[in-house]
Amino acid sequence: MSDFEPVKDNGDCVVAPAKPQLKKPPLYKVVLLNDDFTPMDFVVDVLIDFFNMTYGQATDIMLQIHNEGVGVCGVFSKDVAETKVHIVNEFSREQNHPLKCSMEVT
Ligand code: TYC
Repeated sequence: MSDFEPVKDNGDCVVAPAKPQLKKPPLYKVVLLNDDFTPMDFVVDVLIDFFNMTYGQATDIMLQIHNEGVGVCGVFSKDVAETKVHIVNEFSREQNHPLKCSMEVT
């Protein structure tokens, strides 16, 4: 029997089968925000160390953030995005830089 056909329950009652759960969980962009104080080298290091970028990729993204105000570091599941945001913000705070990382649903 197909999943999509009504199912006879007993003599009196017809129940619809549960809808198949087709929705994929949402993905989240992790972004870095520009500020006037964090050194460019520090941002490049963060992009290499926490987002697995090459030096060239990290430099391009850092300059994009510097010029446009915000840049995407990667797209992740909710749990992974939350963890990245947390560790990057903790690391920046420990190093006394105001760099801010955040996430937004795609
Ligand atoms: N604007 C910073 C500077 O001129 C560099 C910078 C780039 C800071 C990207 C944060 O997410 C950032 N030193």
